[in-house]
Amino acid sequence: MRIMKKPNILITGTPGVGKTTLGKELAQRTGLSYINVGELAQEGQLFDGFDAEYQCPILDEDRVVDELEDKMTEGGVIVDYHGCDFFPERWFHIVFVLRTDNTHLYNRLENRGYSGKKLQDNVQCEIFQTIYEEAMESYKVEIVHQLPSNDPEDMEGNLEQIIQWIEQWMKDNN
Ligand code: DAT
Repeated sequence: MRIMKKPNILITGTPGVGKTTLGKELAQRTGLSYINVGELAQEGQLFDGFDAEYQCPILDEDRVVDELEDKMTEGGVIVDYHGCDFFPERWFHIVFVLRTDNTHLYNRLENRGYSGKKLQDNVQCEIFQTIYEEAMESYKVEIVHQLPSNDPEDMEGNLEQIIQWIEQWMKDNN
């Protein structure tokens, strides 16, 4: 039997915008696999040094790419990470950048235990649409889509929209 071709989807955006919540739910509803790059790096200790300012390990991007290559070639993977410029462009068929209004994001990150500079820098990252610009510079603009992620209605709408896109992609490519 021929194996169905499946798309690879990148979900990116500032920490706290809802990538993990969306990615996991999407994987459950579609049967695609979900990979959280932060967790993958933690499990495999795919780090290269330590950031003294933010008190966190620095991702070893080359090792992350090597680790994921085979799975990405197979297809059907949802990747979740708050950065997107080091993945090979050819990996992804579509890129979603989740966006959240400042006050919502501030509250979510505060609930996560962020404070001071870390909290401010992340909220600023969203205000300056840093990740959206990174995505626009790293992928063809036609495949980069911003999605609002302020409330549960946004989340549900995004899920439905992405599921429709996946179904159409599967029809077109199989
Ligand atoms: P990320 O993976 O981008 O860091 P998350 O999925 O962990 O974000 O979500 C952060 C918190 O915000 C978590 O408590 C769930 C909540 N959240 C995410 N998306 C939301 C939405 N659209 N509406 C309301 N709450 C949301």
